[in-house]
Amino acid sequence: MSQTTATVVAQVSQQDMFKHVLNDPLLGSSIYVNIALAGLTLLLFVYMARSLTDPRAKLIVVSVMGVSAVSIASYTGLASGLTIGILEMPEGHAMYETTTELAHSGEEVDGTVSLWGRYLTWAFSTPFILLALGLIAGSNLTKIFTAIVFDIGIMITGLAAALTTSSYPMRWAWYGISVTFFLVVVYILLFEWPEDARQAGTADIFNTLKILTVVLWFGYTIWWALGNEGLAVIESVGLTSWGYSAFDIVAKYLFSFLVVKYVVDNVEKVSAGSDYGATSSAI
Ligand code: RET
Repeated sequence: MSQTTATVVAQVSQQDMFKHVLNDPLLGSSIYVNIALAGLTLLLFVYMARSLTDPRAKLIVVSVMGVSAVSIASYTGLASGLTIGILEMPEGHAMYETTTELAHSGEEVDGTVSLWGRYLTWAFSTPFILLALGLIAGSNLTKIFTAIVFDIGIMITGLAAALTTSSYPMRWAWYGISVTFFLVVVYILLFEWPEDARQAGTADIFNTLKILTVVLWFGYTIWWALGNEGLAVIESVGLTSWGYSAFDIVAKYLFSFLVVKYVVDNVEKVSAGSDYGATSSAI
């Protein structure tokens, strides 16, 4: 192709990414649907929990509301083009030397689309999921802290995997570190908290939430490996994004709904008693 007909552009602006999302129906819908759902669930949870007075019950509800609140910010970051970009994958990657056609201009740019803001904001949203789970299980501060610290570790090293463009093996090295952290969280979910929940009398709901969480969180992990940033078995950016969005609908909104419903119906099981919050040592 001659210089004049070739439309490969080197630089992609934030505005380009904003317009690309807006003009790609599959990618765009995977983002906009979630902003709407996050907003609606926030309102729904405020309504469902309107008559709660117990501070510990409220803490659990506020925690899952935090998930929806962070989601609004997270998906707005993607929709606005702030936390999404085109990355050129290193040699060895299935997307090496691939080009992306910008949906609004038809221009070709070197690289594949990365929705890296997702991984960044998971570091802020998923701790709320674990806090809610740990509180429902009646677990102690040490275990809750451990789960949350390793969870943040998963997301930040997952972000590093997504953003590393220097070397293909290094992308998977980050992925390996992330999965190792993930196994710590899985251990707590499968072997520590079920026993705590049994003692707290919340084993029924905890086990439902545990299965939902473990299965879906493995889903995210496998999806990353299959998607356009991993092995690219799924090459489509829109489809990769919709996979995460679909997991989100269950792992965040359905999960949170089950939590709020349980807390509202079983305040006595999650309450720490009337002394809770009366002294500064209450946790
Ligand atoms: C990544 C890739 C690196 C390896 C692992 C991952 C796991 C991600 C998980 C995400 C869960 C997200 C949720 C979001 C809700 O807001 C980062 C995909 C282990 C478990 C529940």
